[in-house]
Amino acid sequence: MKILLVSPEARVWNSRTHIHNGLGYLAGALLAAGYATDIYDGAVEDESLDARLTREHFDVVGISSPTPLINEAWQYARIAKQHGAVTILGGPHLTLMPDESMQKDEVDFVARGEAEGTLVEFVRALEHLTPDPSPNGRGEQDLTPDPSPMRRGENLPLSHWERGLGGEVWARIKGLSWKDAQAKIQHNPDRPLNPDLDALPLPAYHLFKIDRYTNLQPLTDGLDPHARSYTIVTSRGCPYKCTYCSKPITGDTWRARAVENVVREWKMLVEDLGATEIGVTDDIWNLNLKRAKELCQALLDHGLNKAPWVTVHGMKVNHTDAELFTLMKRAGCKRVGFGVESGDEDILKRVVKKAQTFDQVRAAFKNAKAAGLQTMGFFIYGMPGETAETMDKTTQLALELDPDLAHFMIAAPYPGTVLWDTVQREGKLYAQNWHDLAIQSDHAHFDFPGMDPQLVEQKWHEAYRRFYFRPKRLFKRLTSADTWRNLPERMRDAQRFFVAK
Ligand code: B12
Ligand code: SF4
Repeated sequence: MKILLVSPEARVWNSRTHIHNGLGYLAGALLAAGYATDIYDGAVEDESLDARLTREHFDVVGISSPTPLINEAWQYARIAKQHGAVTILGGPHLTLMPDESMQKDEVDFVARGEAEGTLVEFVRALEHLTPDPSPNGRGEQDLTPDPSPMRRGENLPLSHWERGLGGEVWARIKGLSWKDAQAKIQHNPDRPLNPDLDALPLPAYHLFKIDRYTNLQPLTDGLDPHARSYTIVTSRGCPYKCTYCSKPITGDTWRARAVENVVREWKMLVEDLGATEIGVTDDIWNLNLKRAKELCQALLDHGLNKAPWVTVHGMKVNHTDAELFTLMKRAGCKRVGFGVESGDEDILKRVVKKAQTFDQVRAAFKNAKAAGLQTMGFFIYGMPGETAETMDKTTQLALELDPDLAHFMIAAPYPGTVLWDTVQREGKLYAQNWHDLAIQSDHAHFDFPGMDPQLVEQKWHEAYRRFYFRPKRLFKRLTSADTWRNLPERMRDAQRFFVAK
């Protein structure tokens, strides 16, 4: 049984490419269970999926998809079906909206939620249903095709795996959605969140063509543009309830890996895979301040502080102190990111529900800078009810905090979030297609009573101009090696952000 795990090309937002953690984990689980597995990441391959599947047969093609890439995922599923593979889709969008995909002929199965266990159980079941190449061609059981029922729209009998022995095999696998013999969609009960992340096999990162990925973050200096960049997830889940955030996979319960288990993976990245840059991509890696410090200390103790690392997604400012940043710096951390989101108190508390104060934001930036870390801030424009005044306050706060990198984003409502529900209820979503929901878009995603979407776009452009077009900033950029090394990309960024609105 050969499995190809696939990620569609992420053409919708920018030119950067990062390895796909989830596929690494799934491949690790399949390999540990004894299945030949490979990864095809559309973002970096030089042959099409069609060419790949022509060159090599895979029994199962598993495709991952966040919301903006679902059309590409379906397209890939069609190609996989043309090559006779069984298709299974998984990832955030499939977890939120399984029916939409299950209704497509090219999608055989959907795995919802964390899927290491689901996928291994699924492949095992499929293996037992697929006739082995024994002399009578039937395998151990008598699986002689029954001429009925028939495949929808085609004059072909359902194959053994499609019938799943009347569905009893599929019905046992938690988190799986499947079609019964009458083509009715069945959703098995959810698979509970995995409480023991230490028990998971380490991600099979060796399957990624690492030389083809970019470094982790744009517009910054100091990191190697040709870095061997890996990502690591030290915990899953987050108990906070920010209204724009969707956590369909990792959920509200914070589950941390043991420090030793994280160190084992970190060692693999640095010593076996030659990582020259590591990104921590947890939802909230510093929820437990004591554990965060222990992890830094362990990296120091094991001499793992030589590979620079960054917190790709924002740390939560209210779980930090000066000692943490000092330890992070000593442990090799290069840059920290913080979710600041808004400079307006009412928007922050009532609309974003970020559960942090401006004093905590200021203290986190101050302490991180004092420890010698580069800083990065995330800011959102166009949350429901925003006005010129609230957005100006956000830009003002960005200027005051003066991080090395400011990431201004236009609010994007994702299904499963409070923001999505609010916009559906009281506003009007512009997106015609899931594609339109890319976060790094320069267009407002919705109309909301009392809020002018054109003003949101204007304030977003203005924020970039005011932040990056200051003499101090311009001087820094012009004297930075990164600007000259990646000139075409930087020119494109400049054009996109600074074109007058
Ligand atoms: C790290 C990260 C990134 C990184 C790396 C992305 C990556 N694909 O690994 C970067 C910065 C590149 C990134 C980019 C984007 N991200 Co992001 N990202 C995350 C983050 C913080 C962690 C992802 C992670 O590593 N999870 C841990 C692993 C183990 O879980 P996983 O990848 O989801 O995989 C598991 C399951 O989903 C499932 N599964 C996944 N794929 C498949 C495939 C098959 C066949 C099966 C059976 C199962 C399955 O099994 C896996 C193992 O348990 C999540 C938040 C979160 N906690 O989910 C957001 C998150 C996934 N990202 C999100 C978004 C929107 C994006 C972008 C679209 C942003 C944009 N610019 O528009 C892009 C999409 C890039 C892409 N190709 O996936 C949203 C998705 C929401 C949604 N409805 O789709 C999330 C949930 C953030 C949020 N809170 O809104 N992201
Ligand atoms: S944005 Fe961060 S802190 Fe807020 S709920 Fe999501 S993961 Fe948690």
